[in-house]
This record gives sequence, structure tokens and C-alpha cells, in this order.
Amino acid sequence: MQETRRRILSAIADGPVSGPDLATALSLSRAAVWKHVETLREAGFEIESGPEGYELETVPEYGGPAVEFGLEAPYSVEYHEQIPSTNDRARDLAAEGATNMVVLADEQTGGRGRLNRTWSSPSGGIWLSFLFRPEIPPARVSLLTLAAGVATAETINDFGVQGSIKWPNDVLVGGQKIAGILTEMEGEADKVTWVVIGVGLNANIDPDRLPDEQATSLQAERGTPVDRRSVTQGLIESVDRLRADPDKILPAWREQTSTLGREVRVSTPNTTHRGMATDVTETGALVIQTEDGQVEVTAGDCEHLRPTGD
Ligand code: BT5
Repeated sequence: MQETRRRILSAIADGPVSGPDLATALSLSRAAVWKHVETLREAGFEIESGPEGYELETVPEYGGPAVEFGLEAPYSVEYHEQIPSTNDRARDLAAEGATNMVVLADEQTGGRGRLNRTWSSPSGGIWLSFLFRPEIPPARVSLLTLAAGVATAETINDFGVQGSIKWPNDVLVGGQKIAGILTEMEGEADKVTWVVIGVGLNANIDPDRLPDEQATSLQAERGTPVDRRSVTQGLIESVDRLRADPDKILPAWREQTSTLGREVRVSTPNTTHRGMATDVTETGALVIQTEDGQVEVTAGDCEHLRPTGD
């Protein structure tokens, strides 16, 4: 959101402020204040104009300006009612040089999982992609993927749903998938140019609308819909906190995962490993103790054998 409009909203959030006072505080003409207020109204903010001035009544339920308002993280949010894929849009923005952005959509018509699998993205979910240009080598990017998993698990826990992470990037509730993460990047040998981290979180969706039987949603788990604006803000803020404090990512991931200490089968394009998952490395690889010794797997599909209650 444009900075002036952000400042107008915070000024009028706690009570009425007159047009002239706003104009003085923001060094604008009264006509300019009025224009900004109209733009905010068009974006869905209900702004009263009474004898004492302008006052913010309600914030729109969802959308870019709604998520940006009150967001405690320095990202701009681009919102789409419908888009093929927020990851694709974020990649286009990356090519244009953008950074520190979140692309958010109500519905995706071409949502993607890993290995070009389909990600069902009906209206009501939280489908978003972060675009960053971190000053890190490509090998450290998986840490950001792990951070997105931690942030997602933490956020849904804050909304009353106990999730756990299945390596590398699934968030599960009771063994069913509630969220998935797709990281894409461009870079050179020693430095990342950009990274896009897509998070798909089944929020207000009836799982019957999802093709996968092993899927659940926040709404199904809670028995009532969530405020998607608050969940989205919580998720973005949580990712931002972890980015600022990367030493916390691995310990938090180890705490939130249900993969470690489990018998797993991990399939990679070339082979399959079976054994006990014992740890995750600095670069996000899963350490598996197999019958033939210890292996580290950097990418693959992980199956928890002998399921417990995750
Ligand atoms: C993932 O892939 O889990 C990554 C999903 C990332 C989606 C986000 S949404 C925002 C951004 N924009 C995009 O286009 N993508 C990202 P993977 O581990 O490959 O899992 C894919 C598998 O999950 C599918 O083959 C289905 O079995 C299952 N699946 C598909 N849609 C699902 C859903 N909505 N909920 C749960 N499971 C689903």
C-alpha cells in the first residue's frame, strides 16, 4: 500500500481526525487527503466522515490492502481474486527486479506442487508466494523452505489447529495435509538472485472440494471458518521473524516435525531409501539411518511408515 495511505489509515484508526489536521500532519492539501480517502474506500475500507473528521470503521475482510494494513513486516502485498499461480506471478515480478513482495490469491487456476504436480487451489484458501533476494548461497535456500514450514505450523497452531511438519515441506494435521510449500529460485554458483517461496494453506475450504483424500483444512479442523486476513498476516510475520533470526530455523523445525525419530521411506528420482529419520542438516537434507549406513537426502517424497498421530 502506498505510504501516505498507510499513514492516513493509522491516523484515523483510533478515532476521528479532521481533514485539515490530516493535511497538516502529512503535508498534503485537503483535496489530496480527500482523494486518498476515496481510494481507500474503493479498496473496501469503511471510512466515516463526521463533524469531527474521518474515522476508520472497518477494514476489508481480505485482499492486498487489508493484509498490508497492520502488517508488522516490510512487504507489499499484491492480491488477485484469481490467477493461474502466485509462484508464476512472483517469478515474473522477480524478472522485473522486484523484491520483498507477497503475491496473494483467493483462487489459483494452475496451482503447482513440486515436480509439476497439481495443487488444488479453490476459492477460500490462502495461496501466496514470497519473493526475496537474500544474500545467501543457493545451498542455504532450503533453510528458507524449512522456515516457511515452521511459520505455517506455528501460525495454524496460533489459530487452534495442531500441525506438524513432514519433511521437507508438508504441514499435516492428524496425518492429513493442510499445507504445502514450493520453493523456486534463480542464482549463480555462489549467490542467489531471487527466491520464490509458495505456500498453499487450505483455510476456508471444505475438504470435499479437494481431490486428495489425505487433505484437510483449517475450517474442517476448527469446525468454523478462520479470518484469512489474520492468518495471512500471522504467516507473513512469522516468516519475517525467522528470516531475521536464521539460527532459530533448524531448532524450531526439529521441534515442529513429526518426521524425526520415525521410520520413513524417501523416494528420489533415482532411488528409494528406507530407515530411521534421525536429523536434518544445515542445508535441509534429511539424515536417514538405513540398514546399509547413514544417508543424507536433499530432495524427495517422504512417507511416514507406521503412522502415529501426526
Ligand atoms: C506441494 O507440492 O505440497 C507444494 C504446494 C505449493 C502450493 C503453493 S500455493 C501458492 C503457490 N503457487 C503455486 O502454484 N504453488 C504454491 P507436493 O509436495 O508436490 O504435493 C502435491 C500433492 O499434494 C498433489 O500431488 C496432491 O496429491 C496433493 N494436493 C494437491 N492439492 C492439495 C491441497 N489443496 N491440499 C492438500 N493436498 C493437496
